[in-house]
Amino acid sequence: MIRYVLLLLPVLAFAQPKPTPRQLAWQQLETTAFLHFTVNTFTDKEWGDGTESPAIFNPAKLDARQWVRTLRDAGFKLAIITAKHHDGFCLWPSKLTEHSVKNSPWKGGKGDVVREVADACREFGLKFGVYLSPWDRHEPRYGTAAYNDYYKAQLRELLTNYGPIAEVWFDGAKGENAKDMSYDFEGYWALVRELQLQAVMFSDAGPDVRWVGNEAGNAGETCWSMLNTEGMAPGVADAKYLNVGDPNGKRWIPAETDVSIRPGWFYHPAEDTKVRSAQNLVNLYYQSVGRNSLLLLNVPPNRDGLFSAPDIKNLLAFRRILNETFKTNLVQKDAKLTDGKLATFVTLQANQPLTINLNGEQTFDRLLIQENIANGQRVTGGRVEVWNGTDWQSLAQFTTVGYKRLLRFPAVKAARIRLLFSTLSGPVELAEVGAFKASAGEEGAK
Ligand code: FUL
Repeated sequence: MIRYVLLLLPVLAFAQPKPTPRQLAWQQLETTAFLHFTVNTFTDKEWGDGTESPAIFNPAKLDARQWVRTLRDAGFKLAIITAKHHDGFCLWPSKLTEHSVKNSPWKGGKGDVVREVADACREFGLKFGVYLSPWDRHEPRYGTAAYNDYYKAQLRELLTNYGPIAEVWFDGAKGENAKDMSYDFEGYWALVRELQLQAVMFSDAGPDVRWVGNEAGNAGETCWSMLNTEGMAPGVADAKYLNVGDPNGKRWIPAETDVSIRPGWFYHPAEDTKVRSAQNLVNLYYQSVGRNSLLLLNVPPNRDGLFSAPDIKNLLAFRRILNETFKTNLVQKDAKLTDGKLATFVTLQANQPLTINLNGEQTFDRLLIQENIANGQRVTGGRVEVWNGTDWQSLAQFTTVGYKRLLRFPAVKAARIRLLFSTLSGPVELAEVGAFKASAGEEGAK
């Protein structure tokens, strides 16, 4: 018996959390979009109180194809619609309540925003997700056990009538004066697994995706995809780990960076002049995707039911700049390190230097490093050096890598770089390396 235990020990030491296939597919989407839209769009509020009349919901020119086409052109791979926000108003004609689009003047009460977005996503090749707020300020059953049944029945409608769902968003927000209510998260999650096995579920602490801990668009410079949730209620984690994760975490729950293109989550006419610039959006990309997270950028449709002109302009410019920056990898072509695949990687022991040739002498100011996270996240830190003709000179240092780490530094000229890593456990599986010269369009990024 003892002998068997001893034999198992080295295996146990390397038993690291790894992503499920659905988490791995989600992480590779990189840029995803949120669509905040409801009665608040018409009342100019961020949180409705549930007393809003469906009569005010009338986005006369609503065109979900315009939203999703813009997102497609701006390189977004998934769109999540607020099917029901805290005010309880449903953007689809739910059979379970009268508080929905079916009692609004929009399309004579025959409209269904959720369907229009789902259809547009299918047409333009985006994945589709739903946000269904647990906190509901309209539904009278809220605060009683019967509300959990109501919520699950609504979830069932969304998960059975709109085709494949890639992400379900369980918002943890609840106002201070909200009625006391304990959500049956385990029951909600079981329903998602039963009806949409491929969907990832977001809540503050998973089960599949965690909150990054702020709404400013900042993943931690150190960002682990692991987290400990033992001893916590479902959907809850120690807040201090949300932004940075936990190298000792026993579960794989990567961070999602949700942030809005405007100061608010919903459309407000006064914020038409406060739309984030393309450079600002590019910066968000470096701070989220470039730090082992994923960007969930909110773009709120306006009262006509359309994306507004400044949002469209800046989204398209954001993607143009990113495409230009990352168009030419200056690293010499390599079957493993520049093939764009996580599954082909170079194995490195701790502090084993890896020299990488560029395509001759090159000027660059951005570096991309990716780990094969299919086998877990291992890099605890490292540095990049450049060969100056006589010596290796330190260029940049970093902590975690994970799915993707992007480094920005003042332009440097060199023909060779060298990478060294320290590891949490086991060898590093280095999947990709890239060196780039940033587009002039990045200048002035904030
Ligand atoms: C928060 C909500 O209270 C906001 O209104 C918004 O939906 C944001 C994404 O999550 O918790």
